[in-house]
Order: sequence, then C-alpha cells, then structure tokens
Amino acid sequence: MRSFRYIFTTIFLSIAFWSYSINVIPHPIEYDINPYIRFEFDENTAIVVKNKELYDVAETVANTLRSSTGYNFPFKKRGGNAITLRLDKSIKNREGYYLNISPYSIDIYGGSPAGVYYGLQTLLQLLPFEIESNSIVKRRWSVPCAVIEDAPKFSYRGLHCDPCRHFLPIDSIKKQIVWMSKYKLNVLHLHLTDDQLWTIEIKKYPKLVEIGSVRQEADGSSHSGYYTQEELKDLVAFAAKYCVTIIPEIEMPGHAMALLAAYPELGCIGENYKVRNLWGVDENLLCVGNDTVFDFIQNILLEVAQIFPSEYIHIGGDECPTTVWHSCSKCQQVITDNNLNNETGLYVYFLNRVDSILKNIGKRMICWDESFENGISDDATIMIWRDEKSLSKISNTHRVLFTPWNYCYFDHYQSDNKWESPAQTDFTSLKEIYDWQVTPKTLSQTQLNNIWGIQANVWSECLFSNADREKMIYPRLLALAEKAWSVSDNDWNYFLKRVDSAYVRLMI
Ligand code: TNX
Repeated sequence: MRSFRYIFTTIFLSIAFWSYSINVIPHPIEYDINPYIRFEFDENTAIVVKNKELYDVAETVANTLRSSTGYNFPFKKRGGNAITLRLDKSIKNREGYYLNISPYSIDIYGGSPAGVYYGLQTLLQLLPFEIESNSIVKRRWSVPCAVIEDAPKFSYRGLHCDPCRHFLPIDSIKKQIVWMSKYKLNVLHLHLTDDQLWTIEIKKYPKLVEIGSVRQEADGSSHSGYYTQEELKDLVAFAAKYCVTIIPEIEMPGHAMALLAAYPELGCIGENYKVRNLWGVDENLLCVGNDTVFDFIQNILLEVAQIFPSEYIHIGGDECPTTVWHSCSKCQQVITDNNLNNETGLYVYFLNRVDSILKNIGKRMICWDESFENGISDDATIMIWRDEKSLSKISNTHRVLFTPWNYCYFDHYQSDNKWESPAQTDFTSLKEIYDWQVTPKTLSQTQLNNIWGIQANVWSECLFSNADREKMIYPRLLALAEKAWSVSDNDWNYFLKRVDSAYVRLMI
C-alpha cells in the first residue's frame, strides 16, 4: 500500500521535471515536492487514526489545525479527504516518518507515535504560517504535494532550562516545550536546583523550599519561586503530549548553597550558609564524610523519580573546587579509609555512590564532564560542556551528550546590535552554530556511536524575564535543530531563507 502511494505521488510530482526547495526546519533527509500541485483543506477534511497509540499526537496537532482554520477536523475511521496516521514497523528509526501528500489525501507513517508527530510537524510547516495562529484566519489552506522520508541524526535533541537564577512561571516552560517540539527537539533538561534557588518541592524535606527557594538580593529585595510536585507532574504529562521527555537535574555535591542554607548539617562547615546571591562558583560542597548526606540524597532522588518517569536523572557534578574537603577531617577520613589518594578520588567516590543509589531506584545517571576522571562508573552518561578534545577523550569509553559552551550556550550575545539585553560576555551567532561540525572527522565508529546527541543550554543569570530568555533561544534554536536532526549539506543562504519563514511563525 505504502509503495503504491509512493510510486503514484512520485510520478505525479516528477511531471514538473524540476526540483524545488523545501521550507522546513530541520531539513528532511529525502524529499520531492511540487508547489504547483496541491492538497486543499476544507471543512470536511478529516483525521483518520489507524492505531490507538496515535490518538494523543493526533489530538495535539488537531487542536493547532482547528484553532487557526476554524475547520472541525473530525476523527473518522476511513476517508479520502483526510490526513491518515499510521504506525509502520518497517520504519527503522522509531522517530522516523514518511509523509505523502497527494492532491486527494495525506498519509503519515511513523516508526512510533513520535515519528507520526514529527511528520505532522513537517506538514504544519508546509502550511501557510497563519496555521500557528490562536484565532481563526479566513484564507485558503493548501499544502504542496510531496513525498518525504525523514529520520533524526541524533536520538537526543535537547534544550535546557534554568529557573534557579531567575525563576520561570510553569507556563513559560510549557511554551518552550511546544516550540522545541515543532523543531523536533525531544528532551527538556530542567535544571531544578543550584546555589541561587532550590525550585522543586521535596515532601520529606520541607525546608528545601521554605528556605532554599528564597534568596535575599544585595539591594534588600528578594527573589523566590518553586514548583510543587503536582505542577511538575502536570508538566511531565504536558511534555509527553509533545513527545518531549523531561530530564530533571538535581545538582550535587557543588552548586548546593540553597540546599545547605536549608540543611546546614549536610555541609563540611555545618553552619552559616545562605542561598547565594552572587553568580559564579561557591566553594562549599556537600560533606562526603557524613553518611546522612547519602540518605538525604537517596530520599530526594526517590521523590524526584516518582515525578519524572525519564530513565535518566542528571546529578550535576560540575564546578567543584575541593578546598573545603581538603580541610574537613571527615572527608579526609573517607579518603584514607578507601585509599582514594586525594580529593579528586573523593569526588569520583561520591559520584559512584550516587550512581549506585540511582541504579537501586531504577534510574541512570547523567553528569557534567568534570566527572570524567579515572574511575567514574562506565554506565554514567557524560554531558560535555567543554570542547572537542573532551569529546574525543570521553566518547572512547562513555556515552556522551555534547553541549560545548562555544556553540551551545544560548546565554551568550548573538549579535552586535545595541538592542541586545545584557548577556554573558561571550558571543555565539546563528551562523557559528549553523557552521558547527558537530562530529569531527577524526572520530572512530565507536566514538561516534557513543554520541547520544546534542543540547543547547539557556543559563539564566542575565535573563530576567521570559521575553529576555526567548530572545536568546530564537532564532539560535533553529540552527541547533538543524544540527541535531539533519544530515544535509551546509548551505547558509538556503538555511536563512527557511529561518525567515520560521521567524514569521515564531512571531505570530
Ligand atoms: C557554567 S558549564 C555553568 C553554569 C553557569 C554557566 C554560565 C556548567 C555545567 N555550569 O553554572 O550558569 O556557566 O554560562
């Protein structure tokens, strides 16, 4: 059936003997399109759902279609004038899809519901930009006929969100989820704790939010905010509708001042901690010589695991100056008792104990690349924020996520325009991201196989409002999506044309 439709549409499309460009980001792997032959939507166009697993994605996209066209898009069992959605086991990549638009019908086949969802996103991008409007737009709704076969390059395509430096309403995170999914990103890395705020309710330790989610600023004002478990569960369910997995991050043993302010007995010094009101790195860490610290971590992670079904939990591990451990007798005792040599050994000992806690509760660990020192658990996934050198070293032995600061830190300036709000001092332009060679040619097959994916990080020290944050995310997210999904050749001008169309959608 699929091949019959494919041959039919291909013959139909080739009548024009011309190859046209396609206005889609990220660029699909293979396509044939003819803007002069079109499928017209009308008030009778239906949605046919062939597998019950597809109702959720069908409903999510039907809502977008309904609100702008004003058509009903009824769900039907069969029919010609329809978008028909099916699962297809012959599609090897589970997020891959096959989209066939003929003048009479639209068919989408996916390797999984996510594959079908991505086929639908491509369809939305082929429709006029007003399709993204929240109110009815009176116009002709048609799409060019096309056959598209597509699948992602990387299976992890992430965007990070930091509500700890400046707190974010949950609706802003929902909006981020919707838009990242339109560009086929599938993981939201939610950085829930840091020196400057603890933003997740933990029922067993109420002081974490009572004390840890409020910071006194130097000017006497305060900044605060946290998410209840109910809000976070609702966010997880919302994200699932958009095929986005949320990976929570609970920072340890550093970046933990908000935790220490609430429970000072868990630090080496044991008193006088404050939720930090400066940016940068604090030298206070959790005390590894205090076994209650590990019980505490276990209890927190148990609650986190109940909220987030993701197989992975990120436990931070970055930026840990070890001076306090050096002068803590309890930490030094652990070094002696376990022949750890020095504080670096202690740091790996700490992370490997957390790794075992996670395994016991059925989860796996992600940590930042400082953790890659001799002895870190083989099972840990390392999120690399440094450079290609780290990538080629770590990917020999570990599964990695690549988020190098010079391409993927969206808190950097992106232009020399005077209107840009204050940002971190570095500069990362859209073109730099677009020209980024994610996987250097020197990597071996083993190293390449270990690269799970890429991600952009939106640290929010300088981002005071969601509007500031969105200016930093877009349009750079479009280049990131292209790097994460597509295998197409570099063609900057062609990409810019597609960015122009995407821009109108983002502004609507
Ligand atoms: C580094 S790289 C950090 C964050 C900051 C960011 C600012 C890494 C894992 N940590 O704590 O917010 O730089 O750009």
